[in-house]
Amino acid sequence: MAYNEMTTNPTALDGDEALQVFLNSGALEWARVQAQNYTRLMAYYRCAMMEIETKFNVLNEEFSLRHDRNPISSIKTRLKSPLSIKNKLERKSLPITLGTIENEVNDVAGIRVVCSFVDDVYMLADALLAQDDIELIARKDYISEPKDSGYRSLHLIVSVPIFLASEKKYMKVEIQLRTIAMDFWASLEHQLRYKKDRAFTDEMARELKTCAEMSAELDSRMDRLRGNLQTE
Ligand code: 0O2
Repeated sequence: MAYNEMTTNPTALDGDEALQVFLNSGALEWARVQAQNYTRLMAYYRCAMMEIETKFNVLNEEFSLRHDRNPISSIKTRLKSPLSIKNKLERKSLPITLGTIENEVNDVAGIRVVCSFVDDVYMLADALLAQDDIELIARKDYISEPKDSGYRSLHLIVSVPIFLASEKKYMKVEIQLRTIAMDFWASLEHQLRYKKDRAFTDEMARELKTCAEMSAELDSRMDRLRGNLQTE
């Protein structure tokens, strides 16, 4: 509203009055409570990621004792940003509430497990899912059926309990399991696809898909080499 309009409108409030109305309306208190609840929910997701990360570290440790090698090369965790959560809910035409975040966004908590070999991906997924406190919600195998982009990974959405002072709460975590070659491809593809200064062309997409096929071939050859070493 222009300054002139405000001064000539008898019902308009000046800045101090508007602030008083806002402070007395309870809006500030409402926003404070919402922010606190959001922060608490994110803390629960962080706890769930820690639970899953520990489970993979235990599996890695146990496997290395039995077989003298580590099936896990690295583990990364990430909490989805508030903006990404908002964008995802808007894409699904859902309201932005704590309820919709918990019920409709499966990848608020994400953990990426990078493995040495393709067999390790499936072995670790099976070992995790065999644990009696883990419930499988969804499984997408983009290794046996890669995405059109060439993307390969095994995705699991699981529910894991976290033990709070006075309650047990089940939280969802998205787990992406992939090999070093799959991770290398996905990281570079992501960088190229979302580069701000250059358009992502069909030609680049085709070239990346060829690279994905080469990385799949590399994984197969590495698996065969490991198989040969085991039988020697
Ligand atoms: P970020 O920050 O990487 O996590 P749903 O989540 O089930 O509602 P959606 O979004 O289709 O449905 O899930 P999908 O495709 O199974 O998995 C999405 C995630 O997989 C992405 O997360 C990426 O991490 C990864 N991903 C999927 N396709 C590709 C791809 O073509 N290239 C690369 N590099 N990664 C891919 P986000 O949501 O992008 O965010």
